[in-house]
Amino acid sequence: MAKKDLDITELSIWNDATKMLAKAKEDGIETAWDRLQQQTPHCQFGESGICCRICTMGPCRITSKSPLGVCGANADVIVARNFGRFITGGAAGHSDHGRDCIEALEAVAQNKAPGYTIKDEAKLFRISDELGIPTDGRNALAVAKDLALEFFEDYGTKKGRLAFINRVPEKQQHLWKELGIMPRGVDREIAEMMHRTHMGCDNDAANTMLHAARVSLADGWAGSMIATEISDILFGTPTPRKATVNLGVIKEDQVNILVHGHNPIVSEKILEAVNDPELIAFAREKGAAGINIAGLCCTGNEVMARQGIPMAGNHLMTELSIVTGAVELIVVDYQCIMPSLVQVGACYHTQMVTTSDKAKFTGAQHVKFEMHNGLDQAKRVVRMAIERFGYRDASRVHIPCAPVDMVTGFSNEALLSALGGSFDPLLDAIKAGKIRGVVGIVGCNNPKYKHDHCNVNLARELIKKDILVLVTGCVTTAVGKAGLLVPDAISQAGPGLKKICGALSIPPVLHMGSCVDNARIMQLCALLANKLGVSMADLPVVASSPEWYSEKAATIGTYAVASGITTHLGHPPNITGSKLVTDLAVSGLNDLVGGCFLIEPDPFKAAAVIDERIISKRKALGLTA
Ligand code: SF4
Ligand code: MSK
Repeated sequence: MAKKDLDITELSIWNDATKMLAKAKEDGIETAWDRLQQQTPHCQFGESGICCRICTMGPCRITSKSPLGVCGANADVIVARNFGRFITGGAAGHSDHGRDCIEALEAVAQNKAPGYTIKDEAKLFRISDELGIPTDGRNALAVAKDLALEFFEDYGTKKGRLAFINRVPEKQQHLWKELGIMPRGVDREIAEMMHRTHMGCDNDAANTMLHAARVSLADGWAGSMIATEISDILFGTPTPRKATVNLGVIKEDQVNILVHGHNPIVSEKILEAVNDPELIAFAREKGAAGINIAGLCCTGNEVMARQGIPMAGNHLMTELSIVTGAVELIVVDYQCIMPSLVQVGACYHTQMVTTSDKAKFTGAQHVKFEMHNGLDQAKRVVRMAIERFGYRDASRVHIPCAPVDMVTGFSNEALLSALGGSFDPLLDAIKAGKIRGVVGIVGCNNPKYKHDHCNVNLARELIKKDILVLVTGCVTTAVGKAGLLVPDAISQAGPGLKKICGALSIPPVLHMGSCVDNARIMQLCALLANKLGVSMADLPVVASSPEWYSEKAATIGTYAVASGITTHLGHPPNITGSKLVTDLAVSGLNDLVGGCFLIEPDPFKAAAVIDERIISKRKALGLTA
């Protein structure tokens, strides 16, 4: 059946996006929205999670006429297994990123990483003290080596406990032990899920779901947390700084390089290379006014939070950034990088460069980054971008808008310092109802939604209700473009939040980093719960991922829920083919861990549901609604 023409104005709330979508159409370029239309309607078996491809007696699909797979597995077992593997994919992504960070720290400690250093020595010593690693009278590299070893141990099975487990409030730890979901080691939980979901193993859906929670906890409290903490140690802990956002950060007269992916190990070196005087001179020789670097997705969050590098766009803006015709090169590491970028780039003069052997893209040039050659490879990539500048067709360049200002860099350390060295003022504001609650809005874009409509409107609605919003990942770009990440945005906040944020000169929506940095939000919740002597489930805190798409986002949502934090999602994972699994996700988990999933696609209704949850938590703590 012929598909209708897409109404571009309905695809995104942003002018920069719709203008580039119109240009893409003119230039004959297909985007994610076009491909979504080609893929719609989606397979109902896949969407509800009742297709099993685990063995070759199948694949099996569950229907009313054939309620069991060839082996006898029912819909509950199949849905739980599929969900378990989905969560495991996300945990593996974050945690392998974390492992790369440990290897980087170890290489620095062994003097095998020229150009990389320890930028935040105080944090290195603070975390080492926290984990019982001797620091007195020792030099930073010796301590870093021990810390790297300690973190490597988190991936194995021998130690049987996570390094950061003492950050988790005792009540929560106790619950996890009782339920048998205390994570023992990152790789162990991941491998065990693959084992459990092999044909003929865990054929009890609830039991599989509990292990999914355990896998996700290993991600949240180890893989992701380790990635965040090491990135701070190596590249500096974020502090508040100004940045700019949207496609207007791409400069017409400069060589434009976009960094995309997740791990700052590559992007930090690219950033160093673009400031190399020889390369700047080379760019001028080629007729450019300079070299401009901007971020996409989570790599964008990493370099923005630490260095104030401008952010070009979130997930659904990655193809559209190339459509400006002014991007010479996109350099990527891994995760959330659409393979289509190679084809879109080929329609212009944009070179795509991959850097990790884990994420090669057919048609892209591979420049392998290793710890011993990071800066050299970065210079090579920047030189390639400058060479591409000569191939730019000025008649095809269109930069659709001027950038918007934002403030970034609210690590927990930065928040603590903004609060005067103690979290007590934040707790006092919560107790007094000036800040009624805290919501972390995190995650992605998904072309099934009007781009950023839910991300932005949910944040707006919540701050009106005196709820402090913390953002990470691709939501950051959305709220940044909406002007919510500047102190002036307090004009849109309720009276209590306006007063507190106004006094501290901070925005009512705080940017805390990339996807792995959701670990910062977990740590903050744990700190607040410990101070109050309650469990994380007792806090007036909710998480949300309105426009999520990735396995990683589902894993984040699951570790938040397993940690006691109710999590709103715009749409459910592919679990609706099992009543048992769906009921567990949206209510049953609440009885077990104190949190569950709330599903609501409408951001205004979602804000009301989240608010109800916050009211009930406040009342249970004896606070006014
Ligand atoms: Fe079918 Fe069972 Fe094999 Fe799955 S494991 S494909 S349900 S026979
Ligand atoms: S990049 S997981 S689209 S937030 Fe972390 Fe954005 Fe979601 Fe990827």
